[in-house]
Amino acid sequence: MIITKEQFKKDFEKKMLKLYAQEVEDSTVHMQYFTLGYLMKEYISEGWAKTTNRYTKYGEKQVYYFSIEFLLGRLLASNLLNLGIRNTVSDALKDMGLSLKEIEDVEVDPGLGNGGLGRLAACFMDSMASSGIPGNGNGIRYKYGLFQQKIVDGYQVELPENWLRDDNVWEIRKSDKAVKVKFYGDAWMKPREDGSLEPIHTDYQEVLAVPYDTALVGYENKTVNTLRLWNAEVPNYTDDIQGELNFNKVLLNKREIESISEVLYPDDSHHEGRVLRLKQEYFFVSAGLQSIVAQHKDAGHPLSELHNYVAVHINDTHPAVAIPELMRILMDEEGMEWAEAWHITQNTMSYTNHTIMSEALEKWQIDLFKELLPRIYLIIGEIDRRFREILSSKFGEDQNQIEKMAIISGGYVRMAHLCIHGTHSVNGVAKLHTELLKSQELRDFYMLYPYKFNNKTNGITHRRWLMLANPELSDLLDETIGNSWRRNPQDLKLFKKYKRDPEIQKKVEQIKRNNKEKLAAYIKEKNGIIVDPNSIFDVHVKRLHAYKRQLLNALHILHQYHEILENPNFEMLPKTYIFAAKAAPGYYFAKEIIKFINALAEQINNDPRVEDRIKIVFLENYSVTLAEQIIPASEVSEQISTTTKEASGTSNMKFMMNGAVTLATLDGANVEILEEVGHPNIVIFGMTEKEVLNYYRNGGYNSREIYESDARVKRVLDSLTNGFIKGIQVEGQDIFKNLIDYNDEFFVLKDFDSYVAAQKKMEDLYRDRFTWNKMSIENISSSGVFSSDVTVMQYASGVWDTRIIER
Ligand code: Z16
Repeated sequence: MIITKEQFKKDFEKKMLKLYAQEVEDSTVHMQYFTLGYLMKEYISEGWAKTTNRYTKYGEKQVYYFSIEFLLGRLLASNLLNLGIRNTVSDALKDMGLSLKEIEDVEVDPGLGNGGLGRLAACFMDSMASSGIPGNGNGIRYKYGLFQQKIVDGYQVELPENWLRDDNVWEIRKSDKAVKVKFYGDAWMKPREDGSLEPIHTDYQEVLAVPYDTALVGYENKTVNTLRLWNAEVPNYTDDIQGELNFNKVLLNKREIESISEVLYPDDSHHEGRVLRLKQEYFFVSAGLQSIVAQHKDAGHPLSELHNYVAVHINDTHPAVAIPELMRILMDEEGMEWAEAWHITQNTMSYTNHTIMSEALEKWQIDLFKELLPRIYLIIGEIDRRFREILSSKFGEDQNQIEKMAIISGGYVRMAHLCIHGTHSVNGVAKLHTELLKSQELRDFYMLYPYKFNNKTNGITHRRWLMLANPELSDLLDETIGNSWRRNPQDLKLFKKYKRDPEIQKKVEQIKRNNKEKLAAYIKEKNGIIVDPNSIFDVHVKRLHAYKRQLLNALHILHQYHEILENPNFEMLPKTYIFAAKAAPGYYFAKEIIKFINALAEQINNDPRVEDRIKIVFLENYSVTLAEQIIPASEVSEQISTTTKEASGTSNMKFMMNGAVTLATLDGANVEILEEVGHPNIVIFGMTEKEVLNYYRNGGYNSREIYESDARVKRVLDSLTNGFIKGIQVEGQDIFKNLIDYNDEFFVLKDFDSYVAAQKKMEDLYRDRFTWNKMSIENISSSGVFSSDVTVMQYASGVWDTRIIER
């Protein structure tokens, strides 16, 4: 979009007057935010309508990304950037005596996701729009996002995240596009005169699904896609007699109905089989598919060709009921036969798996499922029956093998099995993860459907994570290699030739230094801790989970503390260890680790004998907005999950793109980061995939042996339980028990020795400024392949079969 400063100023003043009956001079920053936000929405609208019409007019194949989470982050800066007017607007506001940065800070961060999975969906939305892929998001408009985290006396406390308290300037309520979703009741097949069967569903409860659309602005390409989030409401029954009888009943159920889109489940990678969660899943899936099919018919396309116009992507198994729901719509509402409906469904749907952790796999109790979704359950029953026939023809009488792979078995509906059978594409999110799916977790399915399996390594949008989060580095890149990387992130590799250039090295170092100073100021303000910007910023930010091993990091810090106390002249480069992480509210052990880290911080930060060689900072309420401040200021990127457990990881890519050096196990996408940068530019430690798998399969690991034979480990663990660290009587015991009595499921102690060595190696590399700056530049230059622009193009050509339209 092209606009002059003068025009913008006029628009802004006029908008302020219209909204608030007030002059800009007398306005608050709050009013300035809403004025700018609503003005932006107007700027976006024209391109939005045009894009939508263009897709319809040319019958372009559309992708619908179904996801129960979209962790967008703030939108003002990103929309200004993608519209190409951020500098103009910033300058114009400055002329008026206003600060764009202050205005941007008014926006709430919509936290409609837990972590990696939801943020991936958001990166994909940005990349699809920016690559001209006709891509839509479909999800839930939660009234409350992921809880706000406060740290009180070292413990996590959760507060509700009421992100809709103020207006949301970005959304448009589309009441005319509302649809009804049916729950409960009775469903059966009634024989017709001619012997065929008619599906009947009676006595159901109806929920009104009202869409709220948000524009997804492409980067300077005139594309504006749509994110559609559904709100659950009580239907209006005035024109429905049967409904009128139910009106009071429905009103009585108001609370129950509205609770469907009330709150995001705060668990990442843990399945909790609550009926409300299944309601949420069916709610947004059914609403989304109904509106897709209606739009397809409106456009005059034949239903038999739905899969040529529509691709539905199932992000993890949460939207898996999309498979039977599309079958229901095609058969019950459109009168299609099973075989054709199944053909269309399989060819429309594709599925991404995000974890191999068994506790995350969704399986629903049959009774609960049948009661809530009786018609859908019948359809899944038929899908399962036919699938079992296929299995029988393969495995004959091997009943065990059939039960192992069936969709309904052992009293449960297994959503992953439904997804693999009901789609044409199944992908993992990093090479190692996909290989593990094929060789371990989903081996039987890979044998049956080898052609369905493929890898799509995750990515991150370089617009938010480099251009917006690190403007100084972005400017330096423009000055050295030109600005083509902004459109083609793989051009970042042009920066490699400066890796030994002393002047550029110095600039890269200075930019990091500036970002560190800003973060230090934030830390001082929030935590009251003074950290030295000359110290190494070693950062571990992600969800708190045992497999991600924040505990390994903390135990190493405790080890360094002991070294200092034992030898007051202990030589080490001063280090600032920064943590940020939310724990699922019911995940007791994860919360104990938060308390442990905070107790460690309290003690070490205030022990004069440490002489400021170590500072520990736990920043509360990790979010997209906080990540944007932390990552550009980071030097060491902690990616230390138990090998095989982290499907991909995506913060690893964000850190790399901002010049941090990765300290990693060979897990998830770390493997591919190593492939890109080579061994000199990353520090790898820990067990290999084979060692881990061997222990899990054959046993033989004994953590107590390590405790008894490694004096450092003994010293560290004993100090958890003997009162040496203050304030963790209970937590210290529990952590000890977890590691020793319960044999350390995630091999923290097994990897302790190599982690200590890796940390030492990092420090030595950091001492040599030339080497370090060179590593940093190598990492930045190699990060382009991890742009989600690259990832979505691979989905577009390999999975969705969509064209790229840029006009
Ligand atoms: C999630 O964020 C992930 C997996 C999962 O089963 C559920 C949730 Cl909420 C994460 C993976 O842990 C992470 O490795 C991966 O990078 C991310 O999904 C995106 O694929």
